[in-house]
Amino acid sequence: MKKTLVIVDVQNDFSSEGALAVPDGESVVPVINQIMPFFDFVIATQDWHPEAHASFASTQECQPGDVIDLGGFQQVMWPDHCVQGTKGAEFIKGLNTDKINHIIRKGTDIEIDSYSGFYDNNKKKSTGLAEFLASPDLHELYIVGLATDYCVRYTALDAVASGFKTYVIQDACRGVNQQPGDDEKAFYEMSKAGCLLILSGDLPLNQV
Ligand code: VGL
Ligand code: ZN
Repeated sequence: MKKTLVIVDVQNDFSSEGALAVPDGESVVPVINQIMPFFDFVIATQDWHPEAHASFASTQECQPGDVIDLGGFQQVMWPDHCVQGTKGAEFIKGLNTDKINHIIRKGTDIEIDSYSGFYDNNKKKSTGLAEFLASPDLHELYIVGLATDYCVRYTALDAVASGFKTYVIQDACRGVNQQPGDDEKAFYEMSKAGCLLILSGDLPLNQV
């Protein structure tokens, strides 16, 4: 069984200074760098939207934080973020990208958002991650990154639903927390769905 790290959306726009600021977002970087040597394989996702993406409030002429129906999904409206090829879409400085074996870009369809690293929000299209991982018997997944209450949560829920043994490393995740406690709620939901919540210190790093 390969131990596979899935780094979710550690991108400038999700840092504390970013367009879609995740408080303290950049603080996951040193934790992730420290645990990388423990893994056989490292995958990173990038939120990678075209301009005028359907999840942008500016596109729908409404306010960030509003919720609209998008093809049956209750879609939160976000500030413009992670536009393909922009500085905001780059990995946060300091993340050790040398150790990344494979990158998955998501949210590339202008009409539909994709919180999960596996499927779009309507579960219609795969990002290619499930096919890339081929079989849940080959990989166990360790999920980290941004944001706990959105992309980490949906990625982890799709991972367990796809049959992967799925760990979520809590101290290597941060939430948007539009409502205080959204991150805690998300951890609870992931745990109830079968994800195993651990801390980076639980990994036997000294055995690497
Ligand atoms: C995310 C909101 C919109 C995330 C991405 O990475 O958690 N959240 N796009
Ligand atoms: Zn996005």
